[in-house]
Amino acid sequence: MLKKAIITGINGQDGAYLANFLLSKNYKVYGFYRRNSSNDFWRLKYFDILNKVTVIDLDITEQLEVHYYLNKIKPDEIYNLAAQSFVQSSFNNPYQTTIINSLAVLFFLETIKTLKLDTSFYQASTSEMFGNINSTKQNEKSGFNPRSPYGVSKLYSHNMCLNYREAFNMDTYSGILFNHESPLRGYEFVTRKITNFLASYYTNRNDKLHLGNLYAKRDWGFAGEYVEVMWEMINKKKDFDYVVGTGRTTTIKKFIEFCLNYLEINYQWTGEGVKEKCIDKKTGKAFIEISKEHYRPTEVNYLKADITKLKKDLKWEPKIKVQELAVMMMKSDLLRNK
Ligand code: NDP
Ligand code: GDR
Repeated sequence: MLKKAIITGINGQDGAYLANFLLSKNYKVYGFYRRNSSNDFWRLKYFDILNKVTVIDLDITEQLEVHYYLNKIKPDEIYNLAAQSFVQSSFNNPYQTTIINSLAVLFFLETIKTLKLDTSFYQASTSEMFGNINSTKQNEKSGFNPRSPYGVSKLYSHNMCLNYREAFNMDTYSGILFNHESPLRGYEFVTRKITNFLASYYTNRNDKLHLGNLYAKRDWGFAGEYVEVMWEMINKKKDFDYVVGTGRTTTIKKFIEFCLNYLEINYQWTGEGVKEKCIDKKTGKAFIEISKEHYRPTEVNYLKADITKLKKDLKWEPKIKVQELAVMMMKSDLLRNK
């Protein structure tokens, strides 16, 4: 019999990669998505899999509907990827962020428990739960000090999954994933904002990109690889939580430079703080500037994964390095702009 998996947030970046991966493993895939006026399943179409998955219009905060579909489908695995996932927006919408990222997760756990389903549950946890801690690398034993409503909301769910595992012997897992990007990344996240802008700047040499803090450091990996770990965790059943990252960290400024070097745009940085600019040596004009509005009220300055446990237990480590990732995203956005 085919294994049945539900992916919540199937319309997101990870949802599309994971759906594609599970189909390749012969799963029957159900995807919960939230209808909005503009979604056209572009990511599922990218893989040409829209007609291979069963998509269900279901906001995960609708408790009764979640109960109905879990009871109907009785999935072997649930991958809970749906979230208000934009950190910046969580400062403006803390309540909605909490309802979706925290309480909806509790409803899922309660539903699995009360229906006595034989279902493994994967929760999409995040390096944002670490926030600012004084360590050069973060692993499963590091403390948590979230710096945004998003980080706080995800920490609640992480802890709740652990509690249901311990209290009710439920098969829950938490993947503490560091930033992962791809050509399917949402346009609001900084890597995609940069590659999308530079792809059009490359041909037009006009317009300006406005960014916030260029000096935060992130451990960026490739989403297409990271979704494999979600499946490995649920299927190898070694431990509850794994940190997933590359073990390297890079500033936003460096990510921009990887892209500019690939495009062979000659540039020079000038100024400091909000006056910092990137000048195009060919035109003599600034094409990247700082805007205060993109600064966060509280920032996570530094993240770098320690994946020792992942390598040991699951024999898994990422292959794609940040520079290759920048080039991959640049190439894809250049093609789309042609
Ligand atoms: P995306 O934002 O691309 O995808 C999240 C999806 O969840 C969107 O399609 C969104 O729908 C959907 N969603 C939001 N609210 C609801 C709701 N109430 N009901 C149903 N669907 C909803 O995120 P990613 O794919 O990048 O990330 C996947 C998960 O992993 C998220 O939980 C994120 O927080 C977490 N994560 C991501 C990391 C990353 O670097 N990408 C790192 C660590 C964790 P809509 O399109 O309508 O907004
Ligand atoms: P992050 O990703 O907050 O780490 O969360 P994002 O790409 O939004 O920000 C990364 C860093 O870049 C700085 N930054 C800017 N960010 C955005 N979006 N726009 C800007 O203009 C800008 N300028 C500078 C930010 O301040 C930050 O330091 C992502 C999401 O996918 C989460 O869902 C996930 O949990 C974490 O990664 C791990």
